[in-house]
Amino acid sequence: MYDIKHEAKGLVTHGNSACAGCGLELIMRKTMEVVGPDTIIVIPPGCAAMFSGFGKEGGLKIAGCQMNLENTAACASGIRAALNAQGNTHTTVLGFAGDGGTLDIGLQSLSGMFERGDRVMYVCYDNEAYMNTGVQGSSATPASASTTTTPGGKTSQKKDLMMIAMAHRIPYAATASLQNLNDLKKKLEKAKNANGPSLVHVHTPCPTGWRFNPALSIELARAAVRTGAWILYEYENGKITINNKLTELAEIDTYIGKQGRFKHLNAEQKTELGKQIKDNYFTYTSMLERMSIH
Ligand SMILES: Cc1ncc(C[n+]2csc(CCOP(=O)(O)OP(=O)(O)O)c2C)c(N)n1
Ligand code: SF4
Ligand SMILES: [Mg+2]
Repeated sequence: MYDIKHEAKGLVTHGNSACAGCGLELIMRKTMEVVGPDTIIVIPPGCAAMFSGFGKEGGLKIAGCQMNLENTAACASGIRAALNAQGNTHTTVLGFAGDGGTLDIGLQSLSGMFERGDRVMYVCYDNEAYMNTGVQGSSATPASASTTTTPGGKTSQKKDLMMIAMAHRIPYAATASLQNLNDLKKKLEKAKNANGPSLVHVHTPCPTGWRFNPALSIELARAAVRTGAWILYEYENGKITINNKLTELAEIDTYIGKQGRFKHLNAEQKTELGKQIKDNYFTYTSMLERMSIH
């Protein structure tokens, strides 16, 4: 029987090994608050695996398993199918994976889950690189960011996970951020209650990989939104809503200027990056306003 006293203290156990200021840890705590104890979680390798626990010790007070980097969504689909076969429609099945495990290595299984329409809630915490194995660049790494595999700055653009999800016509998909925890929780709630597959793609400040002062995690999450580097929007049964349409963007230096991963850029390159981000914000949001995907 689930102990209600545990719920009051949260569903994350003591002593996880996240770095100080880790955005992922806060996202996991907020996700647990929304999904509650009647949830089975699937986590692949990556920093979130610290919540799978070590040896015999669990990292969360809910049922779950750690699978492979390729197959979070496929495993979650299998668990959903098994629960359905037992007549259990109340338990939430949650895939919780990083950007590498979602946009790159696990993309095929995610696409299959979306296409079949399996009722699985999927959270991608996007720290924009393969952090757990030493900050290698992923397809979610933004242009110009330095990683151990893109030391001079990434030369290609970030892959667009939302567009991929929407192309599958799933019932619910949203981008979210730690800049507004109420908005994050509202989106997690909608994803949990979706009548089919759902996605919440959460921008995730990582002090270790982005090389910034751990005290600034929330400030950087806010700066990403205010500079237009991270756009908040939702896709609900075909309808797109931009959550906070900005008419003016904050100076790009309030975001990139505080991170070591952009330190190699000279003043001119920073200005050019700021211009690209700004142009993209206005082009992208006006495209979203005109789009209708049913
Ligand atoms: C197929 C495969 N390739 C590589 C690895 C090694 N590996 C383990 S965790 C990890 C990083 C995953 O990155 P991401 O999904 O972005 O999560 P993060 O570490 O950033 O939290 C990698 C590459 C693996 N486990 N499986
Ligand atoms: S490397 Fe980044 S994502 Fe991983 S635990 Fe540390 S701060 Fe969190
Ligand atoms: Mg990552």
